[in-house]
Amino acid sequence: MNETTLIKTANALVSDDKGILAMDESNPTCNKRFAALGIPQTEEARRAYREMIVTTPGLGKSISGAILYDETIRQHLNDGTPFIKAVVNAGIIPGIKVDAGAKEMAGHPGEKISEGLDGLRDRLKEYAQMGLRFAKWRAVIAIGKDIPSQACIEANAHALARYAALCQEAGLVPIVEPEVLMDGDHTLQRCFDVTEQVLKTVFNQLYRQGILLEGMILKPNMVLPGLACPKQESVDEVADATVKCLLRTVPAAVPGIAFLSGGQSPELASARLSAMNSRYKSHLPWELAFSFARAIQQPALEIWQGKEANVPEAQKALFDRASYNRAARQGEYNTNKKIK
Ligand code: 5MM
Repeated sequence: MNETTLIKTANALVSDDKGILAMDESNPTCNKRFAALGIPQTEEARRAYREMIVTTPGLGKSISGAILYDETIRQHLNDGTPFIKAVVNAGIIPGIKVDAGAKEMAGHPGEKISEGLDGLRDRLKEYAQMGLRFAKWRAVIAIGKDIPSQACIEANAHALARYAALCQEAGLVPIVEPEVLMDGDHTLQRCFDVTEQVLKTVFNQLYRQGILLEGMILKPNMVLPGLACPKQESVDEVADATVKCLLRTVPAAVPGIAFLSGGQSPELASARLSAMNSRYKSHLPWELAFSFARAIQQPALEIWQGKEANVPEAQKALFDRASYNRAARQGEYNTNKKIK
């Protein structure tokens, strides 16, 4: 493990008020998003969409790193440039999603365990040789009647820690993503309690596996009421609860926390991140950044529609959304405008 390289990369991912663009949707997820808009679900359509993203002029002003998918790193732009090179040319650090998806957990109805540890050491070796500098593994925790179980939390935390150890051995910074889902009618307090329990378990496992905390990034959910909960707290209340939960659970040695958006609207995700930074930035031990997929991509995808003629307008929407999140890192996202 080259500690200096890991620490340098981890810090670069959360420096200069930039954040990470997650564009690592697996084929089923990407196809689902395309299908909803009537876009053909083909390898070429996925390639063209991601070319639109990585060739967005000025994207590197707000985006520090891009999480790619295995299919994408083996594809090329229309002019023959390999995707990884195109990302680097844009001033963005290339990374890769390495979990093999969240699968039904045996004996635990309604719960999932992320797979992909078998053969991971060899895959990471290849990714490092291809020039990728960080990786991402997502675990999914659902809230419902009698769930999450301790078994589900512990199994996912253990897998995250084993993944992180293999990444650091290969010289890749692990992004550790335990996502507590927004689905359901649970309260903000319930999400707080589950997120606290999950993060405590994850950091316990990371400690047991000897993870260099200075050379990793945490990608958690914000602490939110369930989507169907009748009481939806204000932006500031969400910011307060999220920071309180993270202060209780995330060691100060971790350089940065880059939130997932998890199905929040782009505007709300930015407003909540901005509120956290405006209220707390000066006295937090870690950077509070973003690693959004939908909350950056969705407006651009809706404009693109799979049509070449729409590329400039879609790129403008993508650039704007990325810039707004950079403003949110400075606590300066305009929350006066109407939030959907
Ligand atoms: C939670 O999903 C991650 C962040 O995306 P959002 O900001 O939209 O919530 C995202 O990186 C996710 O892990 C990838 O899209 C891959 O998802 P799948 O389900 O295809 O593995």
